[in-house]
Amino acid sequence: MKLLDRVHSPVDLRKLAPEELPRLADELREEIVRCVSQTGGHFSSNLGSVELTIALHYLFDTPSDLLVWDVGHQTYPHKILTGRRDRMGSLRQYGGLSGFCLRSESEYDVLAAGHASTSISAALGLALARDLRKESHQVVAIIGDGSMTAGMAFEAMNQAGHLGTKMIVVLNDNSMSISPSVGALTKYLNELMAGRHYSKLKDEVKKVLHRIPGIGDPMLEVAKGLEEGIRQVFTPGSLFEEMGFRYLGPVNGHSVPALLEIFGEAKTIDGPVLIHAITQKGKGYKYAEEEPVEYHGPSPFDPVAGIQKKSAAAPTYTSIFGNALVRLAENDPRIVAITASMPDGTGLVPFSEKFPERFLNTGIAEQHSVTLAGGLALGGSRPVVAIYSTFLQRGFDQIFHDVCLMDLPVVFAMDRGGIAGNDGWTHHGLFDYAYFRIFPNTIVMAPKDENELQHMLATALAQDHPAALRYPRGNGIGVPMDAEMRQLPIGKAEVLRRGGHGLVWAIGSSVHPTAEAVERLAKEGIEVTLVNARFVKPLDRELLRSQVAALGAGARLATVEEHVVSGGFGSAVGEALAELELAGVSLLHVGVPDRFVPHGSQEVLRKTLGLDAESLYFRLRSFFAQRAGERERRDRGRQSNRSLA
Ligand SMILES: Cc1ncc(C[n+]2csc(CCOP(=O)(O)OP(=O)(O)O)c2C)c(N)n1
Repeated sequence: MKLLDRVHSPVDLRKLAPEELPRLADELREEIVRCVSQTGGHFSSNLGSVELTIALHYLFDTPSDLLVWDVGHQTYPHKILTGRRDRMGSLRQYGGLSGFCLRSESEYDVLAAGHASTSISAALGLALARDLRKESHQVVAIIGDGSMTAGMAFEAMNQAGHLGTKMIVVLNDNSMSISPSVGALTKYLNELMAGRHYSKLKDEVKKVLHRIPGIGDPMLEVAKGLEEGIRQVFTPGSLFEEMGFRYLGPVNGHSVPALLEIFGEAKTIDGPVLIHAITQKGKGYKYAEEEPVEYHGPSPFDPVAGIQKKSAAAPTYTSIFGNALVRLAENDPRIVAITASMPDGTGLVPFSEKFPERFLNTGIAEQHSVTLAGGLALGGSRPVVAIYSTFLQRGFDQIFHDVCLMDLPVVFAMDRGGIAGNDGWTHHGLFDYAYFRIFPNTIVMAPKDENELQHMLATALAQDHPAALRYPRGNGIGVPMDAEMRQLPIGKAEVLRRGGHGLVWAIGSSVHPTAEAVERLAKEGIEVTLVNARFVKPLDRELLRSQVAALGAGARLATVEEHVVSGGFGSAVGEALAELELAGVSLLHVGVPDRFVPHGSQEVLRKTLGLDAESLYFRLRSFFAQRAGERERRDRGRQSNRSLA
């Protein structure tokens, strides 16, 4: 019988002997390979966190002691050990287990996350609340070296070190973010790792001194007094110690005995402690060890051959963006590309290879990326900030203060706009029209397909204002690509079909499903005009005004977008109608309702939200049918009047 079969909760885990834990780690790894090869999901980070997870649940009294996982993408071992093993097959699917921590899923999930670098702040808050309530449980934040590069992590350390609050931070250092970690902190951590012999030497000295009867123990006391000095020599100016944390490590993050020892020591320290655990991303699975980036978040794969099952559909929006940017940068030396730790995800790898001197990877530092772009624009560059829509939310004030206020020509390329799919509620890009369109000077646009995306990028780079360009996750539609990129007239919409029964204005990824729905309506005699708005801002008010006026009293107008209804594209249309004093228009805003959207495939979620072609057809039909009926009756009436005359 597998050890894993006996572990249904951390209580069962704690019944195992310490010597059994490495075997449990092997079984856990096998289980992760088995599950993720079927469902897809985060992979190499989970293989790297196996021993850490076992040791944490073994030594800490969870759930009374609190484990605060950063991001939560590395918590599959935690899920399996906390009673969710039998549901791992439903991972990231609609109604199934989340790919991150979710409070509603388990009492062991302390913090909901998905965005990086929040764990130390949250853990400090939990520790301070504990102290105010005179409780005594442990609070442990587990954060990766990539996530540690964010300003937020340092803001939290800065305060925790100052307050001296009892808490433990486990730094899970695999020298990787999704791609290799970058920056001065990474260099510093590598140096600490290289100073590994310090801990070994300390242990050796301790052992020798213990063995000298009578003299050894007093000398050990002296040595302890010297320890701070020695530490300074071997880990000069330890950043964490200077910030008020006790630094323990580096420790081998794949050695359960070493981890148990160091966690045991950390528990007794009355103040903030940082444990530096060295791990390997993809540990134990050959292909992931060799290609940790490729295996960060694979789609389902063959576990034996290690081959991911990729679809042979049209190129992704991401790759169309990346290639278009390279082509534009060939002719414009001012173009600089910025990614916050995600060169692969944002499609910037070709750019980074072709123009290394114009490529900046800031680490998980979205806020900094925005202001950095502002500075570059002030200096005469044309920065393109490529950040997923959801992560760019981090840079909201910087967008306002450091770009839009000065009307600087920064292009924001927001991938994963709309429903992001299986990563769920932390990852959908459903708020970006709203958080951009409120700022003066700013252009906000979304392409209906991949061909329009390349033209919009060229358009954004050819003008002198902040421009936000949002496009969806996944494959393009497969439309033919124009060989030459061209500039689109700013603020001008595109009329895709004409009809007298009403108006449908759609934007971005909603245009194609809406077109399908509208075609179906036409077959039933409901003829509506379909507009691809292209721009949320500036909105094509002139077209709007003329179309509404042409329809006359009782005009019906539906807007369709993959964005929350509040503050989005439809709201912009509604505001424009009010400002133009076009009263009496019946409006239908189709979009995402006022609730957070869970995880599931894009297809399933769109259906659930009524944003797929089929649902749109029904919604638009019930909205327009009445008007079409009125028209028909009127026309018939006119005809019979004529025949009577
Ligand atoms: C604010 C934010 N930006 C970007 C991401 C995307 N992201 C998810 S995991 C990850 C890498 C995290 O690296 P690290 O913390 O070192 O964990 P590892 O996967 O290496 O264990 C990134 C960049 C995110 N989740 N949140």
